[in-house]
Amino acid sequence: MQKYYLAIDIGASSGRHVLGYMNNGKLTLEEVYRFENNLIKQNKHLCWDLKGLFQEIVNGLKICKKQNRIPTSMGIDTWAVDFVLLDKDGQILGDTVAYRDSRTNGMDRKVGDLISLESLYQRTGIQKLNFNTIYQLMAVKQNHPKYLDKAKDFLMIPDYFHYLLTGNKCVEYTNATTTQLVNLKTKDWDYELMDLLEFPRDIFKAIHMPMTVVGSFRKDIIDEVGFDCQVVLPATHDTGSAVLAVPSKQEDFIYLSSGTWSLMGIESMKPYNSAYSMEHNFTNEGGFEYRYRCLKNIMGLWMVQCIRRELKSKCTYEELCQLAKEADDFPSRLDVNAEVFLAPESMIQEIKYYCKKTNQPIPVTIGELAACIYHSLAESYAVTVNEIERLTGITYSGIHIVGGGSNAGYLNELTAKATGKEIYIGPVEATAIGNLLVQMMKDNVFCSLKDARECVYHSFEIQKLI
Ligand code: ADP
Ligand code: LRH
Repeated sequence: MQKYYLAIDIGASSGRHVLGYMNNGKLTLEEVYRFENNLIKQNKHLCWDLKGLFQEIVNGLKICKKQNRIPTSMGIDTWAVDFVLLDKDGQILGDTVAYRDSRTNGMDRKVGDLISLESLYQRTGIQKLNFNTIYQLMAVKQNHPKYLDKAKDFLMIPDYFHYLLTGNKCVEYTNATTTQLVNLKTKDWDYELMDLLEFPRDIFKAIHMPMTVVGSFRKDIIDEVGFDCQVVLPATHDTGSAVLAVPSKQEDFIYLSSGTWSLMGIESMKPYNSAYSMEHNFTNEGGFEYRYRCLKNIMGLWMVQCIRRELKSKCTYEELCQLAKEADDFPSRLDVNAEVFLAPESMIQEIKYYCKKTNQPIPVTIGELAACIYHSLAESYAVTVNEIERLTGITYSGIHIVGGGSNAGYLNELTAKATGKEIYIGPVEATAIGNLLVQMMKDNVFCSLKDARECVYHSFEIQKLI
C-alpha cells in the first residue's frame, strides 16, 4: 500500500497541503489544497486570522480523506517569530498580532536599556530585526502586562496549530531560535536573558527537535476530518524546511529562499557571530540536527505582493514579471530593506515617494514599479553574495533559488546578471518538501539528510541559468 506523508506549509501569503510519497525511487508531490493568507486589522493592529487558518488546515485534511489518501504522518510549518500566549485553559490571551504591526516601534530601545546589542547578538547569534519575538514580547510587557501575568504557555504559531490538532503543547527548536531567546551555545532557552528582561521563564517549556512525535489527533478532530494521524515535528520554521530541500550536491552552497521574504545565506555546522557578521546583520537560525542557517533577511517579494493587492489582483505575477521586463531600462533603484517598505499604507505611493526623495525618476506605470523592485532586489542579492564570501572566505560557484519566488523568471535573470553566479532554479515547493523529508527520515524512508537531499536532486527538475 502506498504510504503518504502530509506537509502543511503556511507562508505569509498562502498555505498549502502537499502530500508526498515515493514513486519509483522518486519523491512525488501532490498539492491537495491551497488557501490564501492575509493580514487582518483587529483592534487597530495587524493580526493573523488563526481561527480562519485553522479552519483551512481542517478543510485540507478533509480533502485528504475524500481522496482516500490518509497520511502516515503530518506536520505544519509557518513563517517565524510570531507566537501566542495561552492561559490556564489553553485560550489565547489577546490578539495574535503579526510581526509587521507597529507595536514593536521603540521596543529595541527598551530591550537595549537592559542588554547591549552586542551582548544580545553574542548570546543568541540572531540578527536584529525589530519584529523579533523578543521585541514583540517587550511590547506585550509594556502594553498588556496582564497577559504575561496570566500566561501559562508560550507557543509559536505552528506549535499552536499542532496543539489544536493533538492537545499536546510542544515547542519546536528551529522556530524557537527566531525568538532571539535561545542561547547559541546551549541551544536551549536563555533563562538568564529572560530574567534580565523580566519575562516569566516558566511559560517557556522544553524545546523539542524536528522528528519528535507530538501525538495523534484529538477525538473531536478525528470525528471532523474522518481519520487519525500522527503529528511529527518538521522544521516548523518555513525557511528551516526550505533550506533542507536545497538540492545541492556540493557541501558549500548559497541559497535564496524566495517568497514573501528573500532569505539568502549558507548552511553551516558552526555559527558566524563575529563583529563583521553583526555589522552586516547576518543571523544564525537553528536548523535540523543543530545546523545553522547563517543568512540575511531581504525584504523580498512582499513588495510585489503589495502592489498586486493594490491593483486588486488585476495582474497575475507572470504578467507583473512581463511588464517589468518591458520596462527593463527604467533606472531608479530602492534600498529594499528600508523600514518604510515593511508595512506601508500604499506600497506604490511609498516607492514613488522614495524615488522623489532620492532624486530619481518616479515610476509611473506598473511595469516601471515592478522593474524598480526586481532590479533593486537583484542588486541587493549581489551585495549579499559578496558579504557572504567575505564572511566565510569561500568563493561559491552557484546560487540555489527555491520557493514560490523562483517562478519569477525575470528576477532570476536579473539575479544571474547582478551576481555573475550560476543560478539553479527550484524546487518551487522546497518548504513543503523539507517538511516532508523530516517526516520521512523519521519513518526511515531516508537514512540521513544527505540521502534525503540526494533524492530531491533526482526527483525534481532543476533549471540552470548561467
Ligand atoms: P510565502 O511562502 O512567503 O507565502 P511563496 O514561496 O508562496 O511565499 O512565494 C510567493 C511569491 O512568489 C509571490 O508573492 C510572487 O511574487 C512569486 N511568484 C509566485 N508565482 C509566480 C509566477 N508565476 N511568476 C512570478 N512570480 C511568482
Ligand atoms: C519567511 C520567514 C522568515 C522570517 C519571516 C518572519 O516566511 O519565516 O524566515 O524572518 O518569515
